[in-house]
Amino acid sequence: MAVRQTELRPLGKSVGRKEDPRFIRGKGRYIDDIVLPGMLYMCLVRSPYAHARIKSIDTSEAMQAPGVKLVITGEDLAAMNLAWMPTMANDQQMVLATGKVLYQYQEVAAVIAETREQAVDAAQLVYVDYEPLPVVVDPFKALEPDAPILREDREQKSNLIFHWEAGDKEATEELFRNAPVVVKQDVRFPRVHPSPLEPCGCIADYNTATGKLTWYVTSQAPHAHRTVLSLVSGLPEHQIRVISPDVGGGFGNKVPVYPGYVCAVVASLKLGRPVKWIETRTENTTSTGFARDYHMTAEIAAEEDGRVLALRVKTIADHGAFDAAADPSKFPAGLFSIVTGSYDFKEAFVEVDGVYTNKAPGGVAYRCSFRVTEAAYLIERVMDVLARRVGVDPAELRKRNFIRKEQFPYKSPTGWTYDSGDYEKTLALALEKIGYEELRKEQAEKRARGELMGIGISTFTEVVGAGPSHTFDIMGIKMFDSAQIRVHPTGKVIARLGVRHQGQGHETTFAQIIAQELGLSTDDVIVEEGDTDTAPYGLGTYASRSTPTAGGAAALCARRIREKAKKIAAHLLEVGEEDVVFDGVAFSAKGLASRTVTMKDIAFAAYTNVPEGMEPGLEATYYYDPPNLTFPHGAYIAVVDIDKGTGAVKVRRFLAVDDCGTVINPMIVEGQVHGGLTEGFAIAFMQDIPFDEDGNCLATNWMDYLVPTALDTPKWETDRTVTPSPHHPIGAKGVGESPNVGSPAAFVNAVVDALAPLGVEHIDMPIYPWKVWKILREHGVT
Ligand code: MCN
Repeated sequence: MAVRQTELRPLGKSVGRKEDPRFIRGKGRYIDDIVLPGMLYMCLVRSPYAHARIKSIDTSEAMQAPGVKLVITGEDLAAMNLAWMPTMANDQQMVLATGKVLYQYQEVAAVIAETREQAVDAAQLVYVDYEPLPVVVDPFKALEPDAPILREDREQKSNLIFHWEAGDKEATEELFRNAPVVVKQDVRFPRVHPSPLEPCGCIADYNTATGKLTWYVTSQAPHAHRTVLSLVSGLPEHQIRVISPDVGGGFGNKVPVYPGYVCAVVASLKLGRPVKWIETRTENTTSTGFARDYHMTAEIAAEEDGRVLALRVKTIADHGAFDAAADPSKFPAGLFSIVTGSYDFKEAFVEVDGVYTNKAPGGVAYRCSFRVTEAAYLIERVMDVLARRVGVDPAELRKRNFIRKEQFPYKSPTGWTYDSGDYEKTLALALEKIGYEELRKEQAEKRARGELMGIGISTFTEVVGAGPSHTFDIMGIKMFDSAQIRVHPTGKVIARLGVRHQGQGHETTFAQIIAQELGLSTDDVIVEEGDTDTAPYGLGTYASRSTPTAGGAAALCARRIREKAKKIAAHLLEVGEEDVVFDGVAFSAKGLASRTVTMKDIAFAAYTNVPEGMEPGLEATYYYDPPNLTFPHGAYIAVVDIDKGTGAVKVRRFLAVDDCGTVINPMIVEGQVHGGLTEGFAIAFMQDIPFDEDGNCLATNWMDYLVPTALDTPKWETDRTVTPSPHHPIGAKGVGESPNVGSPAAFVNAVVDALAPLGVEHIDMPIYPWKVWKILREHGVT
């Protein structure tokens, strides 16, 4: 149950969400709610072909259509030196296609008109003459020597984008050579899409009198977007104001800069009027931010009792036509090298080949996990393969191989330093709570009756926080984050942070941190994010980084204010500063509990009665560069029953025990877990974006690409352990991604466990009923 916002010492309490009243009452303000005087509308013309040469583009009829003000093509942008824009990776993306198109639905022209309808109608009148070219959709075929070279603009004459390695190859090989047991499994993580309810969109509003561009945009990272826009357009950064209003879900989809954004800005600069562009669902599904699409092969070398020795992983990563992966600069495969997971491998060697294909740009960090999801799924799946091979229960195998709590800080063989964890405790709680032994007995009885019941475990380790800046940057921008707190004379606080929430509840949780540090209630604190003219520079909300970075900044910024408050308190109490104590609610004179002043008294004094020589006012800014990432973990258990007649999988129970360190708001954390589990369920059972051999995208909207509702998912059961991060100011670790990272393996492991008596060792996601049905029929089950 939620507690009231007026409570003092709110940290760790389920304070009701401050943002909910406006959402529930329809008072949220999303991009499409914003209507500016004189606003024009933009529609993009997109390619029907996945690979084709553009012989000509005729815009003359569209230009004559009612209401049309402008039609932009790639040639126009080239003349302005804007034909290409940088992506989040070490690549460039065509803003509007010139020469040839590289994927179906690629942006070819932009039509701007007085109304949305006029823009849509006129877009049909842009005639593009295409000459189809051979299409490559299979990343393995893209690497064959005779494959057509897709990116003629690149010096490198192959479709290989990068080859990336982590770990010690020789040492790993050595352990494999002598290992008593070696298991190997091919595993595919399908191409999926973040699917926010609100698609992407923006309004570019260039003021010809002031030279200032106000850019309203669905953005998870407004400051980074401002910098990119400045670099792309040449507009000075202080003449750009990026406002990210309420964002209807991001899940990683709103991290990149998309071609439509650039076109809207160009149109506004040219026409001197505001230009709105809002995607359709199909545009969002087909051309923005695909994720995953990893073809992985993992091998584990182990002892006969299942103790692991070494891990070897080889991956082909399908990035589509442009490498738009939102992966940190130094990590072309993101954080994939966390693939050794929760286990004490002696050595590991990981290779990833990034490949171009004729598909929309991919690699965006869905639920922003920077490839941790792929890694966690792989290791948790292959640990089950090993368990079966050595004949050890999967829970027991995990216990045998866990990094023990006394090993932290733990240096992984691929170079990560895990900050903290207690994997045994978390798994023990999960096993007890789900009644593991009873479930195994029930399963044995059911198996004896020929029924198919499965139990799947996933004991994943996450790595979240993108910072510290010495390790992470995106396009050279160092990854830290910020908070600015201003205490008004009446003791009310406005705090602005560099991150930008899209539903995560920051207005509540960051108010809790600040209120806790200052002796206030969350009612006293307003948190604002998303406006680059008011908030301090930050890198945005993804990678579950807000709590590890901006959360740290908020706590330390509040402590900076408290230091000054203490001086003012000493002045008011007429004692030395060293004699002032703060008990979380008030400042008092040591030994004289009756003489107290509150933050409200101090705030008033800060503007009216400061000690001599002290600067008046009570505000501070803090840029927090964390010393390390944070490493949350969890133990998830799924229980499934399979219908032999239809192949349908029913998830009967799902328990998620998470450890994200100190919890700021248990209710919000639980909400995050429910959301992420729902996404994990969808990935495991419902979602894939397939392409036919001509490169036609076969999942173009939510009729083909399924998004689950509460009717599809099981009742989520949750619990937690708390292992505080040793370096975070309040011991918190991120949690947003964990359920999405940890759950797919639990689902799949449960299904494979149910099918194990038939000799099934693996089944690729999504586990559609027909796939299971086919397996059952192949094994003579009727
Ligand atoms: N929290 C907490 N205690 C902790 C950790 C977190 O109370 N120990 C709270 C935080 O303060 C915050 C929320 O839980 O209110 C999530 O925090 P965090 O894990 O730091 O993640 P971020 O705020 O950085 O959110 C990013 C993460 C990611 S990567 C995606 S993508 C995502 C997600 O969270 N997209 C979301 N959750 C989403 N939830 C909604 N509703 N919509 C999205 O687009």
